[in-house]
Amino acid sequence: MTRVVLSIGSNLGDRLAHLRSVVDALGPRLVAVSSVYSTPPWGGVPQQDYLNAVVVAEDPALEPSDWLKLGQELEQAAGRIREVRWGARTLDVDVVWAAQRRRDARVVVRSLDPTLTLPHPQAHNRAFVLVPWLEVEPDAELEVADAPRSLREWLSALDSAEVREVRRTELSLGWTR
Ligand code: A4P
Ligand code: MG
Repeated sequence: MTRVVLSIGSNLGDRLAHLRSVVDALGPRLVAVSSVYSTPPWGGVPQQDYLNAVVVAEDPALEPSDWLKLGQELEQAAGRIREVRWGARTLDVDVVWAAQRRRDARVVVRSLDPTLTLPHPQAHNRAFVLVPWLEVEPDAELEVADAPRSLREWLSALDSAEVREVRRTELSLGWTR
């Protein structure tokens, strides 16, 4: 069994429809879906604002690598073309965090593999990930370099202007528990 936190983002084409395509594909595997946030581009490449959200999903049959593959298939289905790193995209699906259930315990997956690095090496630096994640899992912790900190702590280490610029919208991804 794996549980994952996925960050989804879009800043090209029908941005909301691209985010919705992820929610539609995950269907009953969804545990939580955040609000949709409008966010300025992160990473220094000039481009339009993004819509971002975070979803939490579980599937007893999927390994962490299967979630990455599923995310990449959804990116392709949204017509994503890989061009500039951190550049504009119809859909980006990042696996931010994953855990596996071993007997009764939940074990957080740690990986330095460049194909799937877990937790995502930039998650703690990104208000567009932390703000929606905090909304759906207020008690979550994120471990970076063996240092676990609450999402609130990571957020308080970021530039407060960057955090303020992550704005909740009234847009809906059409998910109800
Ligand atoms: N990869 C390794 N670990 C992971 C992981 N945990 N999740 C590998 C997903 N992918 C992971 O990604 C490059 C490689 O990362 C993949 O081959 C995968 O095996 P990519 O999607 O092909 O390329 P990319 O997305 O352009 O690069 P990168 O470094 O993944 O960028 P990010 O981190 O996805 O950032 N600003 C705002 N406001 N909102 C956004 O959503 N997104 C980005 C993209 C930049 N700025 C943004 C946003
Ligand atoms: Mg990516």
